[in-house]
Order: sequence, then C-alpha cells, then structure tokens
Amino acid sequence: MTHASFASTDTIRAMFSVAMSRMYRSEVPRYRDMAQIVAEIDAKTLAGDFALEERLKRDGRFDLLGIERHGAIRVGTPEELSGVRRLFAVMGMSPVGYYDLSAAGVPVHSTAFRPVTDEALRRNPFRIFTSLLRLELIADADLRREAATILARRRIFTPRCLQLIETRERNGGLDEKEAHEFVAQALETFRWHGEATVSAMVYDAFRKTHPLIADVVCFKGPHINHLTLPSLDIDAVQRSMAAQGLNPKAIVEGPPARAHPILLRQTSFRAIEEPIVFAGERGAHAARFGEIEQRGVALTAKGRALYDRLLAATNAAAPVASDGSNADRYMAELGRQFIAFPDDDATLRAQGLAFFRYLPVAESSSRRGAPSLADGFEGLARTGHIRIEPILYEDFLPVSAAGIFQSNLGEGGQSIAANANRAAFEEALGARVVDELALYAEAEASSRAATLEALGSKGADSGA
Ligand code: OOG
Ligand code: NI
Repeated sequence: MTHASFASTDTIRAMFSVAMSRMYRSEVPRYRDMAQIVAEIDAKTLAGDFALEERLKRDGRFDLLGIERHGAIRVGTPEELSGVRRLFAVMGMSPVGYYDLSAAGVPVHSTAFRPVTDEALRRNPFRIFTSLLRLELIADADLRREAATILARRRIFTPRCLQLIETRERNGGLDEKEAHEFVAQALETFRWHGEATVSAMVYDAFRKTHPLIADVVCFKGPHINHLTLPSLDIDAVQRSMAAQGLNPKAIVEGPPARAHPILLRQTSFRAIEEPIVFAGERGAHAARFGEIEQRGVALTAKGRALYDRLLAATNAAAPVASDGSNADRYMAELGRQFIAFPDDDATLRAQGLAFFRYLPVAESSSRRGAPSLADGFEGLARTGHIRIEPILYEDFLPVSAAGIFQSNLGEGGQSIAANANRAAFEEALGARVVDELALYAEAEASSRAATLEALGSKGADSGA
C-alpha cells in the first residue's frame, strides 16, 4: 500500500537518473560530446519530418528525448547482486529478463532492472543493465580464489544507503527528505574510483585471464560503465561520431534500419583509458563509454525466433573481424538477410511476429459511423474504430550486449564456454526475474479488453 507522504517510486527513479547523468557528464567529457551530437541530429531529424514530432508527442516519447534510457553496471558476488536488487526496488525497478552472455564469450549473466508498467515507463524509463561476474567459468583455480577473496572484502553500499533501503522495506516507502538522501547515497555505489584496490601486478594477472575480471574485481564498487541516450537517427549519429573522432564501435548492433523498426539498435563510442592509481603505482584502465539506442516494436516468441535466425545467419556469412575492418560487408549481409523479415505493421501483426497496443477511436472521428458489435474485433479495426500501435521493446538483446561488452573490454582473455544458468542467477538475485514476453502479452491483451469495453462491445470479441 502506498502512503500519502511517500515520494513516488517514479519520482525517485527520475531524480536518480538525473543525478547519474550529471555525475557521468562531469566525469566523462566525451559523453558530453556524444550528447551534443545526439541533440543536433534529433533536431535535424525533427525539422525534416513534421509528422514525427506529433507521433512522439502522442506516445509520450517527445519529452523524453535527450534523457538517458539506461546505464550498466557489473557486480562481483551474489550478495552484491541481491543488494542492488533491493536498492533498485526503492525506485520501482524490477529485474526483467535473463541474459546469458557466456554464449558470446563474456563470463557474466545479466538482467535489466526496470519499471514494468506502461505508466511508469512513460514517466521515466531509466533502467540499469546489471551483470554478475561468473568466476566459476574461469579455468584458473588460484586466480578464482584470489578474486573471490578480494570481492568478499569490499562493501559497495554506504551504511546510510543500507539503512534507507531497510527503512523503505519496513515502511513501504520513503518520504521526500529520505528520498533525496537515498539518491545521494545510492550515487556513491556507482561512482568512479580512481584508485584500484590491488597492485598493478594483480590487476595485470586478472586482465590477462579476462579483461572483465579486472574491471569487476580491482575497484571499490560497480562503477557505472556507460549511460545511453535515445536517438531518432542512430545511423546518422554513428557517422557523426566517426567524423568527429569519437571512435564508435564498428557496427550498429541489432536489426538493420527499417521502415518499421523492430527491437533495439545500439552503438557506442569505445571506452577511454583513464588514469588510475594501483597500490603505489600509476596505470590506466579503460572502462567507461557512451551509448545510443533506437527502439522499435517488441517481438513475440515467433518474431524473436526469426530475428535470432537471421542474425545468426548474418554472423555465419560475414562475421565482424575484431578490428572491424569488414563492417561494410557485415552491414550489407545483415540487410540482405533481413529482407525475410516483413516490414509493415499489418503483416507483422497478421503473422503474429510483434506485439501491438489497441486504442478505441472516438465515434465522431472514425470514418464509418457507430461501431457494429457484429463486426468482431478485426471488423472494428478494419472500419477504423480501433487504432493499432506497436508496443515498444523495453528490454535488451544478448548478442548486442555481448558486442557492446567486447568492443569496450578490449582484446585478450581466455575463451569462455557457453553455460546458461538462470536458476543460479535467480538464487544469487534472491528473486525470480520477470518474464518480459509475459509483460508485452499482458499489455496487448489488456489494451484489447479496454478497447472493446470502451467501444461498448464486450460481446464482439469472438476471437476474430
Ligand atoms: C553492459 C553491456 C550491455 C546493452 O546496452 O546491451 C548493455 C556492459 O558493458 O556492462 O548495456
Ligand atoms: Ni547499454
């Protein structure tokens, strides 16, 4: 039950995302440069497409331009993972989805902490992609033990942060003053620390085994490693980043550009080397980068299977070299493969490939007069009484995520065997992850029921 004097979880999340953005912009100057490019290209895109602004305003996305959509952290132990779960719960963020990245050679598994209701997503969509290091996938037993020992010593939450998490768990919410304090305290967990907790020698040993281990184990906490802005034209941002020397990754991850976007396209500028101090010596570590994303319609299990198949075929036919030299060939092959993915809403819907939201059209504005119950749902849609809109994909893609990891971790490290283990992840998390497909299916079904009810034709839903 919520209490009148509690700050809303949406408000706390919005405060947190603003605070994170401010902190990151002050810490990573290149991120400011990227944000500048994104803003310029958004403005240019809007100027060239008047209908776009109206569309964005209608679905609540216009006011969210220029506001971070997500960030990412990597934690080292089950205790840290369950701790961040409790922290994100204060802001109305639940773990959604299980991502196995070992399949792509990265020794982590992950979830996304995010708001789950349409309303909360509209108020502030900020989420944190969170990965748990899997030491059990590392062959060297001595190194594994050493990493575990170092991790067991660190405390990633301030004492006051833990108190406020407990207060919220006990009372069901935080008042406004506590909420402000909570955001300031939570920020400490994700801040960059320029001093490593180990010697340069230990760091190098971890780095050689796998660069991810060095990044997770050798620091005081799970520094935020990137923030991500939405873009209205990700290909233009990619070109502009390259032109301005921001060193973007070789390819845009995800599906190709389409008339009707699906899932999620992402790119990032590569992590920069930053000076750090090891016990006694100076060195450098590359961790932090900036990312942009452009989202499209959420796919059903059937649509997702088709996407996965076409992406795998692309990677088999034209794999991207680690130096990115054959990126053009990859992008051309991607375009060729995805010809097999229908690119209009009617076909996507008719073939059950994507999720849609339904809205009743006011009688006066529908062209065909009063809705007729006998027409059934599809009939009402055909006669313009129901508006059909794509449901936006709010989650992540494991192959894309692995590509983002790899372009920022740098070369080297042992190979990792594929080994998904959702049960172990949920055990560490201390909770089940929410099934993202169930969320989309529920959003579609409830909009359908509400639409029929609004049209006064509950009986018309004969399943047509
Ligand atoms: C997370 C990479 C995944 C995305 O957008 O797919 C991610 C990481 O590098 O820790 O954020
Ligand atoms: Ni990301």
